[in-house]
Amino acid sequence: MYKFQVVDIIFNDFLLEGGDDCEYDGVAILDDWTLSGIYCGNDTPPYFQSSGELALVMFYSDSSVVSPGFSAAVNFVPGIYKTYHDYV
Ligand SMILES: [Ca+2]
Repeated sequence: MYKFQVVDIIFNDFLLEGGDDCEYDGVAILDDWTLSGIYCGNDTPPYFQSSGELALVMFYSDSSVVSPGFSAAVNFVPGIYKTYHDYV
């Protein structure tokens, strides 16, 4: 049995420049190396918990229109127990 931790993210205040495809400013969340979602405007990302030990939060912005931004609480919590065979 192997115990690991997962990444738990709760977004609080969230207000970025909007765009139909978040083409100006945005936050991209990756679960492991897989894109989970891209958010901008007042589209606050939902509660996120990674499926494994890696999560990436990327913020990007362009050179015009500035909005307040966002804050988030990040915690590392125990993941479920798995056997060695789940990893091979
Ligand atoms: Ca901008």
